[in-house]
Amino acid sequence: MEELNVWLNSDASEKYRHLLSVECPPPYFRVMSECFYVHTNHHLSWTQARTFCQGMAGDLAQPRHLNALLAVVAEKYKSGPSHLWLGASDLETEGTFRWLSGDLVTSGWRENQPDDAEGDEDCLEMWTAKFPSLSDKQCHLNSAFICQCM
Ligand SMILES: [Ca+2]
Ligand SMILES: [Ca+2]
Repeated sequence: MEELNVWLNSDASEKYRHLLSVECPPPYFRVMSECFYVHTNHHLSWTQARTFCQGMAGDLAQPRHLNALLAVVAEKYKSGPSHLWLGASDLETEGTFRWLSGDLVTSGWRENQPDDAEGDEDCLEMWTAKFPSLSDKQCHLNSAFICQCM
């Protein structure tokens, strides 16, 4: 505790201070400066999952620090689920994946993804086999999902 206080009072901690001050209302947990909830006990389509998240003061996850969320899911959910919806799609412009915030999805793709398989994959999922990464998937398929407190 002593050490933590020394660290908190040092100049070096200045840029991380905001990360430590974020508190997440249960059942959300904190990753960096944002709050997430991984829903595994029943599976929903992308649109249904989005509605579910909105019902808990959030939306599907659109992490600012994607790699941090991928790392947490890799660690905490080693034994599944293997597919989780995230808050991005190319429903507006085919081939251009945007987070619900409007920002482009720029990194984190699994090799050879997005592939719009069978011309019908428009929603973004985290695919956890081996190590979590991003893939496009048919929006109507039922899947676990990750909400973010907004
Ligand atoms: Ca597509
Ligand atoms: Ca795909």
